[in-house]
Amino acid sequence: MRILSLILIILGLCISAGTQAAESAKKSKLKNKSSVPAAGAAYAKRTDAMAWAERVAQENQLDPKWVKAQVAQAKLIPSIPKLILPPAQVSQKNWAAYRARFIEPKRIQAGVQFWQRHQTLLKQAEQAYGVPPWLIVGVIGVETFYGQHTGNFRVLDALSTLTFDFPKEHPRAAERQAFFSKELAQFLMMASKEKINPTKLKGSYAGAMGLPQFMPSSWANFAVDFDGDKHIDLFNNPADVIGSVANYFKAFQWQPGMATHYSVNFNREQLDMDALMAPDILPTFSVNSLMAKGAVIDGDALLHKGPLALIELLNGNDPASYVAGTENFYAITRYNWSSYYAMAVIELGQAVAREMPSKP
Ligand SMILES: [Ca+2]
Repeated sequence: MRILSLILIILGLCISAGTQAAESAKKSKLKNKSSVPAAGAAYAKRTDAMAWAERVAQENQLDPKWVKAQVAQAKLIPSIPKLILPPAQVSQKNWAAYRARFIEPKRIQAGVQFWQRHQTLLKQAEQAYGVPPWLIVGVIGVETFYGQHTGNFRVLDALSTLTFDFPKEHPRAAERQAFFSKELAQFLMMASKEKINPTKLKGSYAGAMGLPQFMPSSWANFAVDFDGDKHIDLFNNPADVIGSVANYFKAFQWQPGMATHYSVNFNREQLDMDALMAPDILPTFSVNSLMAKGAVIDGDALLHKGPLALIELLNGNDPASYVAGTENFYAITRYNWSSYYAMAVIELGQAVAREMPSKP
């Protein structure tokens, strides 16, 4: 993977690389509003914003006049500082409820249409990057319902608000503000390179863009021009969207042919749940060490060569669900750092695959 350490540092500061689906409860409320979010005062009169523009232009060899002119058009969006704060009340995680939101007939049907429409591109991406169509279809479906929900915020406003008015009461305000400052700079570099007017691009309240909801740094590092037209367009160009998602997973070590997870039961007499849960989602246990701690797997899982993790998915007040996650399960969590997200992507992608008229 390219520039692994830098990316991991950047990603570590963000909720996710390309998405804010972990906060989709908050986002979905916004998605339901078709109107453009209200914007407040412009940053043209803010000396800190203009100083930022001057510095970022110099650091990145951009025209200071152009950068200042763009930042001057950015507006504070008053709702965004509230959206970025952790929720006051942490609701209990519920995989069954999360699953029901994404694995449902309309989204599956839209996935079938997307797959049929882009079958050739999906095959080409699999050949180029080793990433299967179902995974790309699952990600784009969970992220944006195949382009139906790509966000209504002007990215310039969203990232400027999070750079210049990040809420100080956030528990990690300094590092998160620094993260969004870098994202705003990356966004302006992308717009400059692609000769796009930055005010024209819309995305999530955190600045995630296009069908795959790439943050600007993910765009800079992982997006590809898959149709060779010399531009990268994750808003309107399906080839670039599909190629870029595939390239992202290749970069995060997706292994062709490896399962994402296996079903798991427990041998209560041997069970050492603390030890099994200690590494969280990081694949750590060999088949034998997993079994020795009381996790029971069978069939193909017994032949698995790499490390496994015990993945716990809470179901509110009902019993939790468990699977044995492989390194490929972990790879999916690099797109959005959530096992619930990864499982929704897998189940949606595979539900779509089952519904395809000619089985892929
Ligand atoms: Ca292109």
